[in-house]
Amino acid sequence: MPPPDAGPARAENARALASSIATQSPRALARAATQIENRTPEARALLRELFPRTGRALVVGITGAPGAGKSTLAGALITEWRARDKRVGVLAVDPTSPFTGGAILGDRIRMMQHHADPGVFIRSMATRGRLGGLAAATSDLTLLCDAAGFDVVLVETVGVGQDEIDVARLAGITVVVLVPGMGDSIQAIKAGILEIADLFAINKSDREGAAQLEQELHAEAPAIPILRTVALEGQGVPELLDAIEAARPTEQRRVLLWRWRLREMLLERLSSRIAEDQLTAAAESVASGARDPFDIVEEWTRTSPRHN
Ligand SMILES: Nc1nc2c(ncn2[C@@H]2O[C@H](COP(=O)(O)OP(=O)(O)O)[C@@H](O)[C@H]2O)c(=O)[nH]1
Ligand SMILES: [Mg+2]
Repeated sequence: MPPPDAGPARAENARALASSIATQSPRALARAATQIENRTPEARALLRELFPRTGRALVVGITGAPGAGKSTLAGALITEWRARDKRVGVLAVDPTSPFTGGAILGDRIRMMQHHADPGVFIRSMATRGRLGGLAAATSDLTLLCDAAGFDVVLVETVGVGQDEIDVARLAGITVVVLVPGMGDSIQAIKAGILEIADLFAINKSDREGAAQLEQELHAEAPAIPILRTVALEGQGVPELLDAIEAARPTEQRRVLLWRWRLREMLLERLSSRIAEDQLTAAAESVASGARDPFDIVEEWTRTSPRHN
């Protein structure tokens, strides 16, 4: 339980941090991002401060199979947006790799050219087995970038399962990246990715099979624009960027996003009332026949919340 004066002090700190974020201080941004990822009470106070300054950024999801070229494409898009004087935040979420290995490290190297640029903010996150919380954290990080005045927030996720689709759902515009000759187009559609795709990018179009994949995609989803890219060479990237900007999110999409987000916030808030050991103790009492699970949940949803 925090001391009784924690609330006002927290609100004051949040206001101070929010002002530093408005001036685009990289240190303030990094500090705020860490608090948001750790789901601290400070982060919640900060987000309340920041929310009125949000609503301007274009949030773009980039999803697709591992190795499709999402990070390379993100890097090329950043270069193009910077050339057009736009500030870009990048949130790279990769549940397939631990912090120190694989794709995250590769992403760091691919994004290196942008690291010294104050017009670009990059955050890489491994999931460490907390996908639900990750979607919430990523969503809150997009609010942070938005409030800090970034014009565009790119969210890179690996499109492999329902949880990743949840992460992709928080974007206003979602680009699904596919590659020729991997036979992944139909699979992607089956995995429910079609439901969230606003644009298809056929990356690695320097390889054989791009035309065939384009035909297949068009047959499956005639209404979704298809662009061919060679991310490594920046080919097709200005056209992709134009298509992204032309596909501004609809009101319906924004309602869907907030519907999903509000439910996430409610679940996160409710489950934060119950400590892990409390949950274990309750489970033990039900398992042993001492208590009724329905009574327990009644009690938990009636008691006053913890002060955070
Ligand atoms: N031939 C070719 N290779 C590419 C292209 N784009 C990316 N790659 C390569 O594909 C590999 C995976 O790229 P990466 O961006 O890490 O994919 P991610 O896992 O989807 O983020 C890297 O070796 C890239 O250099 C492209 O357009 N053509
Ligand atoms: Mg990547």
